[in-house]
Amino acid sequence: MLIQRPDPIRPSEITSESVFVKRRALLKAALAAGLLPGTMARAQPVTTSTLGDLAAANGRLENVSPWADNPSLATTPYEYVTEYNNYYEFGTGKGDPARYAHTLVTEPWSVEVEGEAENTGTFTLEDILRPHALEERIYRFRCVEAWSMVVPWVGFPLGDLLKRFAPTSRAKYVQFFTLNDSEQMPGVRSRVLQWPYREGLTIEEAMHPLTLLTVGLYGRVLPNQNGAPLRLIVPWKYGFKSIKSIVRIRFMEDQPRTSWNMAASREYGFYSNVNPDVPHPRWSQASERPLGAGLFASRQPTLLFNGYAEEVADLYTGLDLVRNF
Ligand SMILES: Nc1nc2c(c(=O)[nH]1)N[C@H]1C(S)=C(S)[C@@H](COP(=O)(O)O)O[C@H]1N2
Ligand SMILES: [Mo]
Repeated sequence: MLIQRPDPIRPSEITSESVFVKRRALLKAALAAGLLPGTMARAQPVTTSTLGDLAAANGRLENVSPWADNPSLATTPYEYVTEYNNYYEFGTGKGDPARYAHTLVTEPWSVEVEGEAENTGTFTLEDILRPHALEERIYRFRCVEAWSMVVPWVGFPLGDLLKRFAPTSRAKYVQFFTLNDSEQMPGVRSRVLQWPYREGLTIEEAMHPLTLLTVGLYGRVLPNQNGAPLRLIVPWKYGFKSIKSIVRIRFMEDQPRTSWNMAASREYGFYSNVNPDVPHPRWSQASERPLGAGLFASRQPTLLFNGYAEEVADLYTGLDLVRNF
């Protein structure tokens, strides 16, 4: 197989304010080039896992970093990304997932695909990942609770996977489910949400090239608390749309139910696009607190579609974003 040598990755490129930076890099070279801060020594290196074998087999890591035009952005420290989490299956505290998610068994893993598609059935994680080259993408990420992060995710476009299942013309939506196992997930004994955790996208959103199915962050395999082994990232939507530890994908004709909407429909709509002009019923969404910037750092203004308006606004032409929140 042809293995391409990458350009060295310079920190100046990572913090670049350019809207769209694109480059290719070998995963190993990315690691060697110092992309990863030293504080990540504790993290599992990609190369020791099945995932690492797949990345090696793929031979390359494509590096695509879409940025909104904001020079103050910098990647959030790894500790914040992996120790301040929302993953209610492991508790509702921000520290609970990092503390308790070690009980999640991520190998072996399989995903059931059902509904409006030609190729349905059960697929192993390997089936899912094998044909796809992994990319690194640095995305803004914003929780509905008004904190935000900038994270280098490792994954590939969800649409590339969904096409392999050949959705039918009736597939207008895609629904996703997280594992629901009280043995592994102490939080599902609580009734704070209805389990399994579920989320949904329109088929156009799911097929959008920015929508990423991720297996890693900061060049490492996803820690359990961040949704190992397979986790969705939809960077222009509030964080709860980015469902973790996916075990089921369902193509649907009708709009799917989603856990947060089922819990509080006035507060969490189906779309949940980041929008500074549409307040949550209990708080403003006009600004956000960048995680890891320090307690006294000033909040920053929230951007429409989390800064990805240029890429995704087309998906919503003619849609009233206040009614369809
Ligand atoms: N299965 C599952 N997925 C989930 C959640 C959850 O509780 N369970 N929380 C969501 C919310 S509210 C946010 S903000 C993000 C947090 O992702 P992070 O912990 O990787 O930052 O995960 C989302 N995905
Ligand atoms: Mo969130």
